[in-house]
Amino acid sequence: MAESFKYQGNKGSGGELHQKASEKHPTMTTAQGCPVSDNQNSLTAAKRGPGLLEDHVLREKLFHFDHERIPERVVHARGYGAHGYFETYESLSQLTCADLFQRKGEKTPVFARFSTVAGNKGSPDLARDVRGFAVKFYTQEGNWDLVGNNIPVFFIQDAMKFPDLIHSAKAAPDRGFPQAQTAHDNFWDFISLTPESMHMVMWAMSDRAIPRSLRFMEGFGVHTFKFINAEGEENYVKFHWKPKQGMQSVVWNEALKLNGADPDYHRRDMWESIAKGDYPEWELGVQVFSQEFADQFEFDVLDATKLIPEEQVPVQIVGRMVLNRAVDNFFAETEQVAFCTQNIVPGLDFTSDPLLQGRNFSYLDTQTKRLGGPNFTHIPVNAPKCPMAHFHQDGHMAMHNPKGRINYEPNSWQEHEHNPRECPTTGYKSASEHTDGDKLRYRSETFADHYSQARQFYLSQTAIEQAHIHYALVFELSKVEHLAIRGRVVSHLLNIDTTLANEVADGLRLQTMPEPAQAAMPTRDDLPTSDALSILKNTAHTFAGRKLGILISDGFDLTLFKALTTALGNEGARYEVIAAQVGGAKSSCGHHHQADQVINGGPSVLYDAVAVLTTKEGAEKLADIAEAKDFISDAHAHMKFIGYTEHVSPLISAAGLGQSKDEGWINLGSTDIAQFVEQLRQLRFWQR
Ligand code: HDD
Repeated sequence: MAESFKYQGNKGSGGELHQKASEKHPTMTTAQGCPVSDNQNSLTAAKRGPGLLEDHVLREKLFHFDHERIPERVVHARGYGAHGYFETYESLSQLTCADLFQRKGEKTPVFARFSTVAGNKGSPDLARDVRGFAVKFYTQEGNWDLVGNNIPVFFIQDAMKFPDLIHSAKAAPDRGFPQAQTAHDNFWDFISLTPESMHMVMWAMSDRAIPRSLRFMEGFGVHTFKFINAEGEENYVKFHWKPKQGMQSVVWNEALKLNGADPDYHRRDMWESIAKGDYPEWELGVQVFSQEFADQFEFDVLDATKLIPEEQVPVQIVGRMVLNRAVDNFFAETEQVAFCTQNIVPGLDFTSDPLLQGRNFSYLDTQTKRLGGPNFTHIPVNAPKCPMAHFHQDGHMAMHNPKGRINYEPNSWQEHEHNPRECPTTGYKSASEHTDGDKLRYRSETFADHYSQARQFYLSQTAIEQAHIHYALVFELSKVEHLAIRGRVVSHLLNIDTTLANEVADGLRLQTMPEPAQAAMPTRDDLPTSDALSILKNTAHTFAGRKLGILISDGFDLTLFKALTTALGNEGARYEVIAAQVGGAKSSCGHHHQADQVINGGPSVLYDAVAVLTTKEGAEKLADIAEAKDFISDAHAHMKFIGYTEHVSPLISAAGLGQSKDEGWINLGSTDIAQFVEQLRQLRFWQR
């Protein structure tokens, strides 16, 4: 019941519910600690007179509010973070002396942030976009930031091109749109003039760019890094995150509708999973290889547009990350977390990948701008959890200034407290590398093959996934107004695969097929396909962590409902109840059951599969509601499994699906419920 609000004269608003300071409520103060007597009315000269400049309470309140925003990230502005730990499975001391990998079972605290790249902070979660996958490990020898993506390669080879790439991808500067999408002329113009991007384009147009949940995607460190062990022996290493929940994506039409139904779909899913104790989990894998392997590998391991197929260098699983704690405060943690690729620890090193070298400047620079000065490491989410001792001092917002007179080195002071010294034996040492040559701006010839791995990726997909790549390219290019750009993109696709190019050209109704783009190197035809590159070839075969939407109406079969929800619980899956009214419905036994969503707030796109439990009368009433018809027709169109009973027929007919039932429709009246849940493990009925 809404409280009635009475006029309170000079007391301001708030009504009777509003209480003043008491034993229960501490006294409100200003930021300077001065107790506040009235938080409703500003100080004025006379009852209806002008405001007074001396009103320090009002001025401080407005001043602080005016300064609440900090610059959003220039890329990856939209993100969601959580705390957790990384657990080392076995000691990796033979490969690296990195402290976090030394002891089996050791848990290192982590903070992970997932993001989209192009959209601003308020953009929808289901944009077709690369997802950021950044993890800060608070190790005992300093913070290590593994700042990766959910795609193992990148659009460009040299950091010099990053501002151009991002300018082209973001909203055009004159019109300020489109938001959070690459479906526009500028992006495809840049891409069509940047053949090195073609491998990444294949990934970005695949289902990887529309993940069902942040929990169901892989992560990659992208670059080649180095492992160094205590003896100084070096190996190359690439990092992989494998989701324990398996991989899963949505279909494009679902993504479009999800963005309307719940723009926060991914962050809500992460929040809910942690709140329910269904902690998101990934295993960390490493591909370790020697200089000899690098020398004979088909591509340059310093080229971030290339990957090393898992079939060639297997991924060795070395630990797991569990995210088990949501942030206390979104701004303090998720917004202020400052990832820097140059945050590295002894036992790891960079390589000369020119993209990585540029990143190592850019991240520190961007954090200084975003967080207002050099002391962002004083912010708790960025502060190392190991001891720190250095002579940095002062600057904006310095929180921890050392005591005593010693603030330089070398010094002859004998005090030990805050008088740190370098340590040649345990301190960070860079890997050895011999370099010799002229100073120059040059793209190595070893980076010149732009199409072979794009082809390998495309051919490694299932037919369904290939079709999704065709649709995605046709969709994106259909938003490109300049026909020359469409043609130029297709000219590159011809260098990847003719079927791909033909499908896209047909989809666009291109009048003339262009000549293949001039290639610096011919496309190799001999690379074997790699199953690891496909999502569908690696389906998890579980419904755990997924959600069933159960549409009910008055008189729904409570026994069936209970059997269904128990079976889902046994599977580790969740469900939500949807009804014509959020107040819910009465079951066959007369019990009232609250709904989680009203039908126009709980469309089937929110769920991995659906079930409809109604009586015949209930189904007839639902048949008059457009959103109820959409509920099942969308589920059908998105190839979801649909559980139903014979009573639901009026709704099915009204949705025009009377003749469309296939094996993905399961009659719950005549099927064992456990079997239904078993079928859900396929996640989608792709045959449809
Ligand atoms: Fe970047 C943010 C990942 C290339 C410059 N990047 C940022 C984030 C991720 C990545 C996950 C968000 C971190 C967070 O959650 O706060 N970026 C990548 C990957 C790349 C890559 C995997 C290629 C392999 N980035 C890249 C280049 C440059 C940058 C080549 C510049 C030369 N990236 C930035 C940045 C950002 C950033 C401007 C914006 C906000 C931030 O750093 O903290 O510095």
